[in-house]
Amino acid sequence: MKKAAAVIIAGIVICAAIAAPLMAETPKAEHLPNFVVIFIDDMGYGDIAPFGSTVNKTPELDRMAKEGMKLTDFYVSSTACTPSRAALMTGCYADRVGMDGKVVFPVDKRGLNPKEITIAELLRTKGYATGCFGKWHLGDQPEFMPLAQGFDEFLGIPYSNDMGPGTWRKTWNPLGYPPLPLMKGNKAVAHIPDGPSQSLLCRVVTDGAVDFIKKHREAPFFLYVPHVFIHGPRYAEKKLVDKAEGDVLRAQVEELDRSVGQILKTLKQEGLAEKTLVIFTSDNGGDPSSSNAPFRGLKGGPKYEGHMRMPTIAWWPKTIAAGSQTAEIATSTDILPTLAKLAGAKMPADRVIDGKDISGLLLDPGAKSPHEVLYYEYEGIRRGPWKLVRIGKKAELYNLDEDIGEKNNIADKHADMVGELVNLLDAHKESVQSDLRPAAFVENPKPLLESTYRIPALTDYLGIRRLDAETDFGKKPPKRPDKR
Ligand SMILES: [Ca+2]
Repeated sequence: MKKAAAVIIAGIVICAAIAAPLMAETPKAEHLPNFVVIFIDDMGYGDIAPFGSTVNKTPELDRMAKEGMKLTDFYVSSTACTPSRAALMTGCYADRVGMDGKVVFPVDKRGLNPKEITIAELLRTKGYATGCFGKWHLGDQPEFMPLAQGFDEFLGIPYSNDMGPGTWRKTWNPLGYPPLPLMKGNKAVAHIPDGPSQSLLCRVVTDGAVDFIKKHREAPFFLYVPHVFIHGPRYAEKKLVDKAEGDVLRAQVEELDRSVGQILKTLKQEGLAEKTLVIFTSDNGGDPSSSNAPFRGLKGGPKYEGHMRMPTIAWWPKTIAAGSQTAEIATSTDILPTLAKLAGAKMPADRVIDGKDISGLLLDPGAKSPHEVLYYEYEGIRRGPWKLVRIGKKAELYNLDEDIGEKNNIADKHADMVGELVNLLDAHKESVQSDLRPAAFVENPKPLLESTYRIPALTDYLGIRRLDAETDFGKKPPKRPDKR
């Protein structure tokens, strides 16, 4: 069949599947769309140009937004790496699947319960090839790692880049951390002992993702790219930092931008662009050196917008309208049901899935959100423009249409609205807590890498003899005119 004809037929099959969910025939595997989810670590809303950065230059993301759709009101479900990833992977609130609260640490007993159904497992039922390139952070024991959670391939680090035995933050774990490994599948192939190896983590993830696309060009595939950047401590190659005028964060953002460009370019070169939905977003708000403008709040802290609202772009040439935008509420838990719908995969019927299918929003910028209200864990709620933030026993009320920066608490003027939203939030908490599913635990967790004997540093693994890297760790962040 000629390529153009195949694409047209794929389009018809997808549209028909959306219009008639109960159609008898499911789309054939070769006609199913590919999915790429790029999940940046700790990127703030104002860190990239399509969402307002005037400092970080991100031409590839600018182009992606021009060719695709900006989702201005897209939220993650939690504000730390582990719960946010658990919610993305399962389509459920992190609390519901026992992965709320604190992140998992190296040699932790806790991990994402293998009984949960991840996006990768769901898409596998439709014959998808699945790959994860980047940072996992849902438990570092083999039973919790990507290969046990639906992924055919994994290349990356098992948890955050600051959870190594380096010189930073060593007081976090008085027992000390094991070496930070680069995993290929379930095997540690290298370790990350220093700044130069850290600075290569964007490159190694990008190269893995690009190779995966080329290898699986005979679709369908699900490629999950949870980048290690821009989580601290940040390191970048000196030549890139110099280009970014000494600003390490900017150098990292700009390297990520080129990474996205490489992924989209590969899809185009392989003739897969029109068959692939790419979603770009972040796992939680930026830390104090990032920009969360125009919002109040950041990673951690009260549930202001900067905490959970993410710079999000969806791209699927000829299917998603170029240069479109939606301000409808969407969340990271929606990705599982949405991809399931687009792939014709059957949603689990034996458990609650919190996310909703937002394929309608992606395919029609004029469509309405399936969410009437949005919950910020148990401490915040949004209905239309009304936003309530609960801090202890106190409740603050904002009107986001008039006050996007959440500066003027108007709770005193709208006692009825506060009462209504508090009741909804309490009912939500009760509802989730009445149907919890536990995380999984192992008895005797072991380090993935006990010793670095005969395990090369990442620089050596990649055959790089000399590389100068710079860090912003422990340094005062440079002034950024657009930082708020
Ligand atoms: Ca994070």
